[in-house]
Amino acid sequence: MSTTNPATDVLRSGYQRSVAEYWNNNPNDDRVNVVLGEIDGLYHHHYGIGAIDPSVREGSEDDRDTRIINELHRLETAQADLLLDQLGDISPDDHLLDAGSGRGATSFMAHQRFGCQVDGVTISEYQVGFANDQAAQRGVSDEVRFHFRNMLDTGFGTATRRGIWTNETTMYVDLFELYAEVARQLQFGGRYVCITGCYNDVTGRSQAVREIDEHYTCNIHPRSEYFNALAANNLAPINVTDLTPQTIPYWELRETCSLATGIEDPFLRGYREGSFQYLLIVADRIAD
Ligand code: GPP
Ligand code: MG
Repeated sequence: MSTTNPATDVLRSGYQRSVAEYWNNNPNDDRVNVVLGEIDGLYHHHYGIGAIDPSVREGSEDDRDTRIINELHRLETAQADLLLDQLGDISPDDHLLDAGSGRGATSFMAHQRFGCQVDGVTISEYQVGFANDQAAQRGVSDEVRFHFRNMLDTGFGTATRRGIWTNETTMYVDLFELYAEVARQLQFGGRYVCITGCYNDVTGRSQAVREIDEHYTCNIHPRSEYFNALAANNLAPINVTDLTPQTIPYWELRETCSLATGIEDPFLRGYREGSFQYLLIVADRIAD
């Protein structure tokens, strides 16, 4: 296993440097992540799923915004729970990898659920520092560790992982490169779980998708590319779910929140017109 990598080793292209720069100094309004994270210390960098509790909209107007903020956070935590549900039987002796770990919330939830070691990698040094501080505050620094490493070349050992996930991070990388690295690290029978936004090959890349790419400095892939890249790397899908209908209520609620960032409209347009899709993909590592 490699030890600390200098930034030149981790950030290997101008594009990767610009992505790191984005997440080190989020140029968009980050309050939607920080204020939600302060509710219970789980700082998510992904969206939510599930039905809205009707009392959020019905109650008194004075604290409606607070109720909306709490509800958005609950739906984001539900998204991470759904992702972790897909990992199958994980024992305390297993090792998991969070590829693109953000501020660490999905990793902490995984450790809490399975009691196993979790490593997170991110190319944002800010996020590594934030998430490791969180681990220290939680008293889990020996079990949940965050590293300044590139998910395309993590330095972790071959066939060392029982499970690997990407929670809304694949739009920053080449999928063929990523899945080669995922397959290398997974044990035979190990599981990969992905939640992502992809564009619909049938409609093509829409204006809404272009606006989302520009907002986050990312490059949303077509749906087909996921399956081509999985098949090319000995990763066999076992479950594919279109989560679009389950995420639209989150975006409708977020649009009415004081913490809305302006990206709500492209997401809702893309989802409603069918050009953008929120997808869960679960795959097993099969033999070479
Ligand atoms: C992270 O969420 C968003 C991304 C990693 C990029 C795009 C994702 C797609 C599904 C296309 P965030 O919580 O940092 O975003 P926001 O600040 O808008 O809540
Ligand atoms: Mg967010």
